[in-house]
Amino acid sequence: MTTTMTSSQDFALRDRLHPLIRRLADCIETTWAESLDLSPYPIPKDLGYIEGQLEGDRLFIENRCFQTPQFRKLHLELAQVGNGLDILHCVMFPRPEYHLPIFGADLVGSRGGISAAIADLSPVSSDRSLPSPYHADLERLPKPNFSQTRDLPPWGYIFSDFCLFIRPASPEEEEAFLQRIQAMLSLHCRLSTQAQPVQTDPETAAILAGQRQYCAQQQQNDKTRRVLEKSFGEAWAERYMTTMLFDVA
Ligand code: 18B
Repeated sequence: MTTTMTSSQDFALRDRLHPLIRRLADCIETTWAESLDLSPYPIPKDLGYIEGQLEGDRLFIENRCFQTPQFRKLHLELAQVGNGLDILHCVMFPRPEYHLPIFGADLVGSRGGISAAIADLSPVSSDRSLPSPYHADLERLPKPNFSQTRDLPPWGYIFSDFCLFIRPASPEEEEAFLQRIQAMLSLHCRLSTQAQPVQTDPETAAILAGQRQYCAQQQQNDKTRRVLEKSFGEAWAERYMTTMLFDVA
């Protein structure tokens, strides 16, 4: 295995990725920069830019992270396996003093097109409901029709009723997916910056428990784990999934 770290802040990988992944990465970064008060987030030294190859294809990963007054970690990750598989992963972890849902998105694609496009604002409350302003605003968004929706695996019960999990079937559907994520993200940035922190320790503890459950379930995604294991081995994949992708505060 080789792991390499560079000081480059540029996503050199971005230009080689599927156009929808590139556009979504640009959209996420622009929305963050325009609507949030971003500060640097210290990424562990060896996890900013990573290359690995154990068996089969080489895996390239580029990570970019920020923090804000409301979010302990904003994470955007771009990855490419060999020349075949392109991946965008994004999670916005709120600070546990804020009762906010977790925005998450995953795009997986190849030359043949995007096979999985997932985006959600996932609840952290024990009754699995979203804060009421979120519910109301999400209800008001236009609801595009997608011809190929996909079923969530059992661990996916953490997602909200608004979770979108599709295989975009045309350039029009790719565009509609992008528009939908853009709308969800703008809504989230607006509502999160208006949010007030909770006042009591039990409330903070309940939010933390919700975030822990979200991470524990996401760590069960064998499709993600297998990609990482093939290039970096089991122990590294476990460390990466629990410290970089779905770490709990
Ligand atoms: N994920 N995804 O992020 N995953 O990280 N992802 C896949 O066409 C990676 C998240 C989610 O059907 C697939 O079947 C790798 C977030 C769900 O069993 C592959 C990384 C969310 C599925 C990868 C990564 C999320 C899924 C199979 C690290 C949601 C369907 C693609 C860079 C908010 C799971 C396919 C199933 C699928 C890989 C969801 C290859 C390596 C934040 C639900």
